Amino acid sequence: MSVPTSDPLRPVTADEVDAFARDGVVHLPAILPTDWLDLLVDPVEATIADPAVTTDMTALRTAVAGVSPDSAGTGRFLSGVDHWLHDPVFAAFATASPLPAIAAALMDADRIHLYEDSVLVKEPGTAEVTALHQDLGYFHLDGDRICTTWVPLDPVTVETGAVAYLRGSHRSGLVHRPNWFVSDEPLPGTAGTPVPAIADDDPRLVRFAVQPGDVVVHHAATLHGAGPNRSDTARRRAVSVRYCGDGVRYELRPGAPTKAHHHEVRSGDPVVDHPGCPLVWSRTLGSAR
Ligand SMILES: O=C(O)CCC(=O)C(=O)O
Repeated sequence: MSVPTSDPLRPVTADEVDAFARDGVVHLPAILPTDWLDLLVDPVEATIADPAVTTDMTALRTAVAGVSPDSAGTGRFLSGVDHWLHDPVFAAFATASPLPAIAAALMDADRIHLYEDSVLVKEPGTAEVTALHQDLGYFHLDGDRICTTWVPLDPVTVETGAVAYLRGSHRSGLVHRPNWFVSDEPLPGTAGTPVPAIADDDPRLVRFAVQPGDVVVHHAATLHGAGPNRSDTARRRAVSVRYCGDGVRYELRPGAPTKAHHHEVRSGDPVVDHPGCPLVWSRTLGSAR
C-alpha cells in the first residue's frame, strides 16, 4: 500500500483553534488530501458488507426502541468501531494521516494517542437519526484533550444527514449518560447526567455542509447528533477517528463499551503508549508511525 502524506493540505488557523475552544466544534474545509479518502473507499465498502464488524443500526433501533420495522426507510444506517485493529488501511488512516497533527493543533497537545475509529454510513433513504449524545460518556477517559475527527467521504448536507453540534456544550462540566445512538434510551448500567432534550431548531445547534477533504472536529464533551438521510440517491459515508492528548487519564465508566486493554488499566492511570491506545503523534517527532 502506498501511504499518502501525513501533512495537512494547509495549517490549522488561529481562528479555527479559537472556534474549537469556544464552540467545542470546528469545520476545517479542504485540509485533508483526498488520496486518503480514495484509499478508504474499498475498506469502507468491505466493512459495511460484513456483519461481523458492522452493526445494522436500523435493526438496532427496531430492537431497542420498539420501533416498527415499517417506520424504517429504504436505506440502512451502518456503523462499526475499531476497524484500525483489523484493517491496514484504517490503521494507516488513524495513525499516519494528517488527522493526529490536526487534533494536536486544535487541542494544543504535545502528544496524541489513538482511542478508536468508527465507520458511519447512512445510505440513501435512511430514516434513523443519530440520537443526541456526548462521546465522553462512552469513552473510558477523563480530561480536556479528547476529540473526534469526523471525515466525510461524500458531500454532506442537512438533507443527507449532517451532524448537528450544540455549540458551547463542551463547557458544561457534565458527563452525559450514553445512549443506544439511534434511540434516546440510555445504555443499561451506565451513569451520568441525562442528555437534555434539544429542539431541532435550537439556535445553538450548528450544522456544516461539508465536502470530501473537509474535516469536522468536536470536543468529546460536545453534545451532538445527526439527521436522517432523506436523499433518494446520495450516500452519506463518514469515518470518525477519536484521539486523546496529554493530561488525559483513564476513567473506567460502568456500562460503557470496553476495549481489551481497559482490563489492564485503572481509573486515574495516565494514558501512555500502549498497543490498544498507541501514541500516534508527538510535538518532537511529528507522526509517530
Ligand atoms: O455520523 C453520525 O451520524 C454521528 C457521528 C458521531 O456521533 C461521532 O462521530 O461522534
